[in-house]
Order: sequence, then structure tokens, then C-alpha cells
Amino acid sequence: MVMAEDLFSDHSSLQAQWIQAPQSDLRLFPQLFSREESDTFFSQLRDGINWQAEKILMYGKPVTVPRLTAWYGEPEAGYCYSNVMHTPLAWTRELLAIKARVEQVSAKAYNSVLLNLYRDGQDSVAWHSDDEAELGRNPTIASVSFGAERTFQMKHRRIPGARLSIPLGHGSCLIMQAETQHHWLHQIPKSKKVRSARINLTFRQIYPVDRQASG
Ligand SMILES: O=C(O)CCC(=O)C(=O)O
Repeated sequence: MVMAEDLFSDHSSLQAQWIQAPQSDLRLFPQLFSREESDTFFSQLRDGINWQAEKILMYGKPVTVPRLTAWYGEPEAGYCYSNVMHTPLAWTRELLAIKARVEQVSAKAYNSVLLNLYRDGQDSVAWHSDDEAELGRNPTIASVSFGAERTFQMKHRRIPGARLSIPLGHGSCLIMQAETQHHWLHQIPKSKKVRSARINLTFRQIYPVDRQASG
């Protein structure tokens, strides 16, 4: 079991790469978690998280999303996306240990995490940005990956040809902040080459929103 106090005990690295792109602030830690830590977290999360096959409404019809998901965090960190209200489950010990590392390198606090389990290359997430009202203005999103490497694609909303392909490997952490979510969309496309599973965790700070008042 990897404990919070074991932070930086082995071959993890604080080496960050700045990714240069207009109207964005992107920092990649390719190996924030060591290989051994990443193997342990991957197994603990795969076996211990309460994964759900979530349904969303598309053109009025329920459709199962092509991945498994889960939402954990503080009780007040309820979050509405794709017209679904997500009530968080209580933090687990592993999630708190991962969060502690991510908070250290991003100098931000997070009260919740959305987890995605991509069972193989046929699982994916479509183009979107993390710009829900609950995230406030210019949110910092810290995205940790364990398991199979997948390509995180980004495209600018208005600049034709402004695109990025960022490989997110086992133990990596991508921090997206400042105006990034306002100007860029992201996706994980399907891939015929990927045959094993990947877990992604996006840590977020959720603020209360009065949806009735805001319409
Ligand atoms: O799996 C990923 O790297 C991205 C996940 C994502 O875009 C999201 O949870 O909003």
C-alpha cells in the first residue's frame, strides 16, 4: 500500500515540461509517480473504485458512455455534467495519497476527482472542455494517468490547425490551467493499437452553484 507519507520515496520525478500553445497553460510531469507506485495505484483503483457504466442523454435518448466512470470527493462537491448530477463518494486512502502529490506540484487544492476507466482502445471520450459552471473561471484541472498510454488530443476552438497530441503515460500528470478550458477542447480518441486498460483521474475544485438561480 502506498501511503501519503511515502511521497517521493523512489523514482518519481518533479521534472515538468511546459507545452507551448496559444491561450493555454499546460504543464506535463511525464513521471510524477514512479513505475512501482503507478503499478500499485493502477491495481488498487481498478479493483477498489466503484466503477459505473453511466448513461447520458443524447438527442433525448439514453446512451451508455464508452468508458466506466466514478466521482469521489468532499460531500459538498456535487457536480453536474452531461445533464447528470454527480454526488461524490467519500475519498479513499489511495485517492488522498494521489491528491496530496498532485496538490504539491500544482500548488492548488482540489475537493473532488472524476475517474475514467478506459477498458481498452475502444473506450474513449469525445471532444469537450471542462468548463461547467461549478468549476469557476479559469479552473485548474490536474489529470493523472495510470496504465496504457493514450493520446490526449487538444484543438483550439477558433484557431484552425492549432492542435496538440500529448501522450499520457503510466504515472504522468498533465496540469491544465488559466484560460485553457475557455479556448481549447480535448478528447481521448479510440485506438485499434491499445489493448489494455488505462485509468485517468482529473482532480478539480468544485464551487457551489445555484442552478435554479442561474437557469
Ligand atoms: O482521460 C483523459 O485523459 C481525459 C478525461 C477527460 O477529458 C475528462 O474526464 O473530462
